[in-house]
Amino acid sequence: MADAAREVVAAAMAQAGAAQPFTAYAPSNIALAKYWGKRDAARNLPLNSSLSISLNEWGSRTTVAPSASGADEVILNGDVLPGSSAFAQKVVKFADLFRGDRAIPLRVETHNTVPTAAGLASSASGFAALTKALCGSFGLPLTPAQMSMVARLGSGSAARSLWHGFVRWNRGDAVDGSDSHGVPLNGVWPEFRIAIVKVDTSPKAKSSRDGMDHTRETSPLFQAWPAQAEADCGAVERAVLDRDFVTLGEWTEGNALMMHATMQAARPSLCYLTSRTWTALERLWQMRADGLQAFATMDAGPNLKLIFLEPSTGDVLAAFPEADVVEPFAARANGS
Ligand code: 2P0
Repeated sequence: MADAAREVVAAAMAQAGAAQPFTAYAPSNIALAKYWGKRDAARNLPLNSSLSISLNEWGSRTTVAPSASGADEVILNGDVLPGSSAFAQKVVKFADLFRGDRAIPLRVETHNTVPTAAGLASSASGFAALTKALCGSFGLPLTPAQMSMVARLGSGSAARSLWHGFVRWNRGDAVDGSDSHGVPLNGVWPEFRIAIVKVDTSPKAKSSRDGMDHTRETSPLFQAWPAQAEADCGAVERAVLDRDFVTLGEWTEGNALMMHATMQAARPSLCYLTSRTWTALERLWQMRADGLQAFATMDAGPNLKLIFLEPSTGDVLAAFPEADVVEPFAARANGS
């Protein structure tokens, strides 16, 4: 059965030159309307559209170059990884999408610029940066939308990391996945802020991929998710376009809590949120009752991401002194 992303890469690689050293950057992203559940695992197609905000200079910088040793080399944050490492295997498998059965040994070096202490997964920025670097190295003339489709094969959330700012990943309808890719929302919102509130450092028990499959297969609440998630994504998009922050926050928080409710109802239950998450949420809700305009979202882990506007920065940091604040629309250094 056809896969549009694989076909785009294969057609471009048929015209490609030899690999050249090429470096690319992609930001990490936080979904305000979540992706949770696949309609097609082989093409990594989602059941619902999602919408994210990119984290500016928090992301991945990846260099692809011919390997001098004649074997694939994968380097992460300065460490040469053994071929047995899960990260190295994912990188090699993804590069094989491009190489097919041709022997083109590559050196792939990635630096994550997300502070380790922030506890954010880097697969979204990692696969987006790797896609851009592979396309650049082989000189492939893919559009950003096509690169988003290809990055999606590595990790769904990577489809949104091809751009800065707000990005919508349309679920699409085509069986071959040709209309399931990111689309950037026009415009900037300079006052928009995200705080990463780390409440727990223990490693997560279940990957997102396993977690979403388990939820879809066993949670009686999941049947309500795809339609509501699609509606949430539309409402979040309208609120972003209208610069209506309170509406945006209410839909964002509601969407995240519903996603976690579907997981809690899975059998056996899947709870990424811990008692510390709930304590932090209660603190946030008390502050909101007292007038603070800040809202929370949580992914496949216990940590909170708060969204708010610049004038609330002092109040957010007073309540959550451990938070790291990201300015998604601040000026970037060259190359980001
Ligand atoms: C999101 N998450 O929209 C959702 C919310 C986690 C919770 O996308 O299986 O690593 O590789 O497509 O993208 C994390 O899942 O999953 C994710 P795969 P991915 O950000």
